[in-house]
Amino acid sequence: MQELVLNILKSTDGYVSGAEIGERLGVSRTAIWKAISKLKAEGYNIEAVNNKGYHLIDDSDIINSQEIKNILETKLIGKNVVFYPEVSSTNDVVKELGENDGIEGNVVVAEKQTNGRGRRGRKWESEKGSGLWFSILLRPDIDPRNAPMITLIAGISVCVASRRVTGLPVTIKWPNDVIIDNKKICGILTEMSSEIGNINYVVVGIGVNVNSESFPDDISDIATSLKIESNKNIKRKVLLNEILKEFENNYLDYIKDCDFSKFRDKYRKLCSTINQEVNVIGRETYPATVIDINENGELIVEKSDGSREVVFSGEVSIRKR
Ligand code: BTX
Repeated sequence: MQELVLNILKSTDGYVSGAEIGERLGVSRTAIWKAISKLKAEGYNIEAVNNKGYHLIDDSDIINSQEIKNILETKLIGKNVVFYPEVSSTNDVVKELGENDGIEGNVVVAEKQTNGRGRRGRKWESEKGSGLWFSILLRPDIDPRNAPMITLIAGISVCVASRRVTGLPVTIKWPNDVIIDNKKICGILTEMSSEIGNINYVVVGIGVNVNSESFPDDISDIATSLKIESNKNIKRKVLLNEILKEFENNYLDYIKDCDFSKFRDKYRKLCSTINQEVNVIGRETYPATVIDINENGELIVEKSDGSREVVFSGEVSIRKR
């Protein structure tokens, strides 16, 4: 009933009375009133004016199964979407699908994560209502050694989509943090189950700070959101659609031949790490200048003695000096 009432509100320019909605759906005004109350509780901004009726003010940032299904324009990624108001971690839910009969392109989106995870056991803040927390199930028929590049491709996709939706100067901090002015708006956690030469499944988990207005003290210096940077509310479903469209194109293109060099120029243009003075942190820590990204998505750095090293994302992290 809610969905039907919502459709009528969406397709009406001005006001529509409870009696008219009731007549169209063949139910009582009380049933309509109840459906409207539920929609309001879900966050829809519905104005009720005496003698005129109801009017949906389309300024709300609501994500739920229906809103997502209505907006998605992808063919494969997100063809099957499941939305949860709350989960421990969307990566955990998608892993479970991966272990069972989940199909390539399954997407799980949550309004809130109680155990959002970053890399190496770190925590990912995933408050209710402010972010896009979702994971994608992939079953690429490629060598597991070529899987890490999927994370880089996800980074490119989030960066391009965020720019398109907000116009903000969003960049990539190698390998796959998406940042504005050195503050993180997005993190990507990719997890894989594989055997030698064969991938069982890959989970790409993406967390974007969209309409967050503040962060806990311990991350307030390193985190930001699209809203903080633009002073505007951004519709999460619109951004989700753009990210998934971009990712779908890039992913399908990549798995054809696993040739990352096709994406190298795009990545370089978006990557703010090139030319930066950094500390390379790994088994040893040393200062270096970032020279370039190679055709495998690895970082080429120059040490103070002029020698060059190629560094791999799995082995090191880098910090701006
Ligand atoms: P990471 O290990 O690179 O980043 C984690 C670090 O980032 C934390 O230690 C903290 O310093 C900082 N941080 C925590 N929360 C936030 C936040 N909301 N914004 C900015 N900085 C933060 C990055 O890991 C990978 C994160 C992936 C998150 C997605 S959400 C959907 C999916 N489900 C899930 O559990 N994880 C992924």
